[in-house]
Amino acid sequence: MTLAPAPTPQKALLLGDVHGRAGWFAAICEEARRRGCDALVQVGDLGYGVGDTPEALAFPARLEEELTRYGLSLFFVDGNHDNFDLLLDPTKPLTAEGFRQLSPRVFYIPRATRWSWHGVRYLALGGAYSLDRRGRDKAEELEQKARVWWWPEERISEGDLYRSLDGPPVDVLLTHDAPLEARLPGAPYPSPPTEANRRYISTLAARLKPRLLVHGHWHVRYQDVYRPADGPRLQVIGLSRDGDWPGCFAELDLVALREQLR
Ligand SMILES: [Mn+2]
Repeated sequence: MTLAPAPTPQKALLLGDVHGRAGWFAAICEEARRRGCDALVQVGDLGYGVGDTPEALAFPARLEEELTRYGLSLFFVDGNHDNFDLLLDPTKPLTAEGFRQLSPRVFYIPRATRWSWHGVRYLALGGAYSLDRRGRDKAEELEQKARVWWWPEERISEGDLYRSLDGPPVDVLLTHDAPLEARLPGAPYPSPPTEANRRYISTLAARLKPRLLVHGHWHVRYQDVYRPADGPRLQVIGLSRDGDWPGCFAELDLVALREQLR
């Protein structure tokens, strides 16, 4: 079943990692409404369906409740702290844009989805490597004790990359991880799987010529500009995490964006 398109937002609050904190999310919704936003665009590690504490189990319903209270929609990409069994649930319907509608106001944007808002072309590619997973041995040990809240789908696959490359250029990339070229404040821990994941995003940026890339994951707020493959200048916005106010969000006028990206 394919649904009608999701409501097209006019003004968004871009939002970094939330990690399942409902109270924090409620405060963000209030701030978004105060600024006249009609949507949240969240770049992964929402924490959707992760954990079995009462708060974690109630989180999806709390999202819907707060969004309704403040008249917002939520569009989000996946991170490495999101429940892929729920995000990839084939019984949940897709909108005309390809968003998976998880509840009335909550739209998950699957990897390699392309869509347009107000003449601006977007592509989403979530996913990152969990630095907090501490290796396979440890995870197997944990798995014997209790459920491990980790999914192998978290990393970008070659298939995700090729599906993303299969199409025309885009204006905006929404990702969880950062391209390798982005100068993150504070040196990220060197790790080959992390670099492999970031390299996929670099490849995407070099091929699709976006002008703006918004990401989360690294829990640091910064902006950078570079030229992928000597193409047009790419502005990178990294958003911080829950607990970092106002570093975890940025306002974006989605209607004016088309002119700004020219
Ligand atoms: Mn993350």
